[in-house]
Amino acid sequence: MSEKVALISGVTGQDGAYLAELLLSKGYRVDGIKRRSSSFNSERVDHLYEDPHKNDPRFRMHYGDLTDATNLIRLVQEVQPDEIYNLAAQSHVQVSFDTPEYTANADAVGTLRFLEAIRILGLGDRTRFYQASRPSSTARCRKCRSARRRRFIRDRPMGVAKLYAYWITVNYREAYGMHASNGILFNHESPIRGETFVTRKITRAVAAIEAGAEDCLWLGNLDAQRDWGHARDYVEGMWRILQQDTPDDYVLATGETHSVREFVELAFEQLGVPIEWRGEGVDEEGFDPRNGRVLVRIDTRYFRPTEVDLLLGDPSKAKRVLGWEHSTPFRQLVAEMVDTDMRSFRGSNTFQRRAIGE
Ligand code: NAP
Ligand code: F7E
Repeated sequence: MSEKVALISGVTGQDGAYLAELLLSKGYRVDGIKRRSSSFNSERVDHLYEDPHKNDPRFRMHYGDLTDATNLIRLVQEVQPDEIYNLAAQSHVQVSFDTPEYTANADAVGTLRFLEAIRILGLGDRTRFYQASRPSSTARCRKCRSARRRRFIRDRPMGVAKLYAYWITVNYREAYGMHASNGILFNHESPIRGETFVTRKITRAVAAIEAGAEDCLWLGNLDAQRDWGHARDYVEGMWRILQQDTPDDYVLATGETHSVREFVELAFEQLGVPIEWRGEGVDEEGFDPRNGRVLVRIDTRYFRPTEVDLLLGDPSKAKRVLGWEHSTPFRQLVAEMVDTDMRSFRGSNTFQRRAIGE
């Protein structure tokens, strides 16, 4: 059987990097789409890089952008992929409040552009499509009053854009018979998670505090609860979704939830530092009871205009149909992230402070 070809958008992101690694290990040829940037943005996949002068490299990267339809059509035509994984997105919730139009263009219309590329090029029978969707209807929103509004949560511009992406994927499946599936993935993290998501912000801050480079970690809502898994486990689920004979939508989640507060406590525990809490609301602080040192404070800048208090997924269908289950316990995920950040902090005296404040 000839080697399968996968095209991954967002290959320079957390999931793109893990997925590229997985598919290469399964014998695929992987073509990734990266954005042009004035500084290098391929750090997460540099270890997969192959000299383009080499004959027939198995991992290649192409410049592209989800906001450029002509570029996507050309790339799909050139690559003739068996599988497309659309992972590219403006994926940060807070940033989507600042750049709502761009977020809609990339996250919502970007998905449509890919589906249209498959349709226009007549690849509907050959190319399978995976859309990186996110949880929405199972979440609760503090400001949404009625149960009806709660069901159709409009928690953030990114959530709305991703809902469009979800439904247009379903629509192309039903209207044109495409093998197009959604993976509805609950939060998944790793040592290469973007530095402005809360888990990585915490683990980087813990490493910086340990080295004496920072005094305190500033956070927003400590009581938000998330269903956090490991990205390495989740990319296996994405691949399994596209191996099914029939396209469908699946939830990938751990089925357990933890608060930001618990994440903080566990992260400091890796240094042997206990955290206790005192005060309320914006005056709450986390301190080390052995010496009274305050290590965690609240900054209202990190509160969201609308917040999703609780995310908890039900992965039973993925288990039943795909045979997929997450395999990294929460405690192990936190330990791995703290450990990696501590090692990279020690190995570099230019550890960047910039993201700790996001
Ligand atoms: P990530 O680390 O932020 O990666 C996003 C990727 O998309 C990066 O490679 C980024 O390029 C690229 N990108 C952004 N805008 C683009 C554009 N206009 N054109 C082309 N590429 C663009 O996100 P992730 O955690 O890997 O998540 C992957 C996907 O899963 C995203 O769609 C995300 O919304 C979705 N998702 C993630 C989670 C999660 O918990 N991680 C949960 C549910 C759904 P640069 O590297 O140049 O920035
Ligand atoms: O926030 C709270 C914050 O930014 C988690 C994306 O991958 O998962 C991600 O979205 C929680 C929220 O992720 C800070 O208010 C407290 O309740 O890590 P996050 P997210 O918003 O859940 C979903 C499934 C996606 O699809 C998205 O692409 O933590 N929180 N203090 C904070 N969050 C941040 N970022 N920074 C804080 O200081």
